[in-house]
Amino acid sequence: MAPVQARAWAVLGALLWGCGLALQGGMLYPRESASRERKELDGLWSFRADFSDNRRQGFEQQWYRTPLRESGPILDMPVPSSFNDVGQDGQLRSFVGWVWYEREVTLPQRWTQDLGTRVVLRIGSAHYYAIVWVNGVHVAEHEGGHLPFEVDISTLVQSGPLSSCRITIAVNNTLTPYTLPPGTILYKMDTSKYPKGYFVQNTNFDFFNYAGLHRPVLLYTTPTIYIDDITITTGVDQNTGLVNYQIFVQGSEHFQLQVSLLDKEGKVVAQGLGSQGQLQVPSAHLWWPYLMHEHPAYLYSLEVRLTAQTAARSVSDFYTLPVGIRTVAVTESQFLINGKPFYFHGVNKHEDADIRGKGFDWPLMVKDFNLLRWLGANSFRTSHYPYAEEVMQLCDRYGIVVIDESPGVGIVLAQSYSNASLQHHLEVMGELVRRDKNHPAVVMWSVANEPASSLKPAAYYFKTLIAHTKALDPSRPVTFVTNSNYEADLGAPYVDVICVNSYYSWYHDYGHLEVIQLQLATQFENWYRTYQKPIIQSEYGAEVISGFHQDPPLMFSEEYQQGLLEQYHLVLDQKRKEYVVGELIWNFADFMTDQSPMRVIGNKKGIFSRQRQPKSAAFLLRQRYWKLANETRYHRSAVKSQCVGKSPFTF
Ligand code: BDP
Repeated sequence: MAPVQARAWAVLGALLWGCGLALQGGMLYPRESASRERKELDGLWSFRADFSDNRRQGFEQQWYRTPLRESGPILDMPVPSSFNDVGQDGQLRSFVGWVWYEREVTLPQRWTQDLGTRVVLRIGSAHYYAIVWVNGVHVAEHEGGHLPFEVDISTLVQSGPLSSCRITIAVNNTLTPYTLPPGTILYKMDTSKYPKGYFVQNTNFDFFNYAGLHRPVLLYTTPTIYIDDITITTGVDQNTGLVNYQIFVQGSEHFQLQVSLLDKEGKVVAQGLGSQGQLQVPSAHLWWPYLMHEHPAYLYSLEVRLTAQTAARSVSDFYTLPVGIRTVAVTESQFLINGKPFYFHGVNKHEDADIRGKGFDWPLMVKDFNLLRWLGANSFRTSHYPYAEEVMQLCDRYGIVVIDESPGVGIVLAQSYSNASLQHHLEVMGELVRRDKNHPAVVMWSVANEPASSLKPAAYYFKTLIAHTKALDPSRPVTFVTNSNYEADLGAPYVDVICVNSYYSWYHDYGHLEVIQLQLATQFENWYRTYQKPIIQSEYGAEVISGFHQDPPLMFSEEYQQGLLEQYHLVLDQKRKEYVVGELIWNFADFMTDQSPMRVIGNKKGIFSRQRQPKSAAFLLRQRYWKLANETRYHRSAVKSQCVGKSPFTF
């Protein structure tokens, strides 16, 4: 498949969805239990990029049929990681087309011989289009680089004498007007300037299109009758916590389900029977955001026990899900968590770091959370795509509130508003909600970032997309992030919260910090007057090259970033008394982008460098966030007891 042919897959996927082939099955995070095992496949995989002119050699020569080393030269490639930055080859860094990954796995004997065991291959994310073979047999395909997919491979690994299996994954990073995010392939036909067949990939988003197997790949087992999905919603009645559950079982229609809710000490606080019901927890500990309560992020454990009797034997399956009891609501001017006004003081992030690109990395993740807590940030937006499941789990545990964004970034071409694109976007929202619906940290869905929402088709597109997302999950508000003019925005009538990005004194009025207050106040007043919905300043910021100093401030200096932030804060402090419910800095850390005269080795709007070292603005923001936390916390002792590291403030 040549790069552009990825489009055909997108359209096919859309047609299937349109024909009613909605999402099948659940996507529970694979956890070990008495009935489930896991085998992680992270480490070195064999790798080859298909540099042939049409990028189809791998398919023509059927590289999946035999070990990859037999069909040509291979590289060692770490998984998870982007493939772009680990090597010394500039051509691989900017490669567009199919790359091939392969790994041999030795399986425990029980997995291959016990027919009551179901063996599942799960891929956390493969950017962008993936085809999977096991022992040369095609088993799965998936479109979309930021959400997991899995396939039951039991019959393949249980059919022969082999105790090992060979997993081959071909990944294509080509983006088309119909993918999410969209992109285009531009063939340069002028042979006086470019070699024959020369093409480049263009995108309308501001981060590097890193590719590869970005998140953990693993095998896990379940019994053949198993807990396939669980949906939790929670409520509060006086001081009783309400946990509504719905459990989906596969493999049999005859089974019993028992559920128990355990508190942190392991004490059972409520129990239920059957596939659905409501658990009532008297004097419930609510899940509170970080810095809003002295005991934030309280998690219960929902233990689900399935038992079934087959002709041959009795089967049990166990799955434990962390559950946070909390409510979310939106009024005309407030965002409420557990009925109390919540003010987002946080960041926008990227999955991005040196060498590994968008590859998941435990030390990096823990460092980022330590920095967030040091900063006093209570929230972030997963700009501009869903993040790793492990990140979402830590948000639940630390009380970091999340606006969970789809990869709908760069929707600016008319083609990207086509039916095919919309159908795919609906499907992606389905996959995102299915994966993240049970995270208490997720308080809002964002379906897109800065689409061309003043184009005519945007009205139907966003009306449909937002209605669909609300139908998938009636328990959370829905938004998209805009940079359109308030009068021209055709999607704004459908969102619950207005999220607006603006870059005063950066992308216009360069250097003139003195106009920010007027322009920002006008922005807020216009949006609020028109829609009467709470507003989040979802992006603002300025580019800084760490260590550049200029006083009086000049653009790209640390002083200019600080000065710009201070001007924004003056207006935010007025408007947050009325209807502004949050501020998210752009960006947490510097990140890689495409090369352009606008970018100096990436986007430098981070308050931390790409290596996570603070710029001056990080200290300014830290002071502000702790002050905001002190003002807006619900319990007085909150801030003191949660302070991570030495804080410059007295309480
Ligand atoms: C915003 C985009 C973000 C960019 C940022 C910038 O949402 O992705 O990185 O501008 O230009 O409009 O720094």
